[in-house]
Amino acid sequence: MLTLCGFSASNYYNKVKLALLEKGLPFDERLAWIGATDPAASPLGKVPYLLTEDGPISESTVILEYIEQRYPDNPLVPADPYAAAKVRELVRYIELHLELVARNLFPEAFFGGRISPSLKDKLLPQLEKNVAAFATLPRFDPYIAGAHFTLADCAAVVHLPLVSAATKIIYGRDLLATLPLRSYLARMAERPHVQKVNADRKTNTEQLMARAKAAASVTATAATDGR
Ligand SMILES: N[C@@H](CCC(=O)N[C@@H](CS)C(=O)NCC(=O)O)C(=O)O
Repeated sequence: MLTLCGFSASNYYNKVKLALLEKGLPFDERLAWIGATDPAASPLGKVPYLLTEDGPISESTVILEYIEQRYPDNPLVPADPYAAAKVRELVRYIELHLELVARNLFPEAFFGGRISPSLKDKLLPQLEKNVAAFATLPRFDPYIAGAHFTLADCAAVVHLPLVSAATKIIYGRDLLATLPLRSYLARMAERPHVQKVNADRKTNTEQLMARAKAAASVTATAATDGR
């Protein structure tokens, strides 16, 4: 049995969850907030991590590769080596060159924090360059890598909306606006498993925000008490 650990507000968690659902693999979910993860399973304390009959695995893309190799039915990576490389290339661009850079905007875009104007100025040309490069890769006919639903769709569905939203909030324009993302995401949202992941994400995000609010009020009380 597979146990996916983490929480459904996490985009990386949801990438793996969507892949498991689309492959039709049975799995349990175990709630593990940041700070309450198992260091033996996720040495950096990140989510998701997967508990398998072979042992624990951290790092979402590594988890996906394990799942593909261990459970080859309903493949999410093409058999052809070049087509497989193009799927992995998309995943890498989405995560390393888009999400990981845009992630620096998230504290202000989504969590009520502030990031410095100099950081915003520094990130903008990086994001513009990376988006322009990324824009040459997707096919969207109808899936992001071509005719079949792949791991690249699992990554695109969870990460690209956040990159769009964060850049729109911080820079006043969606840096992914030139891509046909709206129609692509609407198509993907017709899939029952994408609907399930999105519904769970909404519920869990409310829990996450409530936790953050409670933690902030404890900190504020401690500060007023001089603790
Ligand atoms: N490279 C990691 C990234 C996972 C990641 O950053 N997860 C976030 C939640 S969305 C997290 O655990 N953040 C806490 C931290 O970095 O300490 C992966 O692909 O699994």
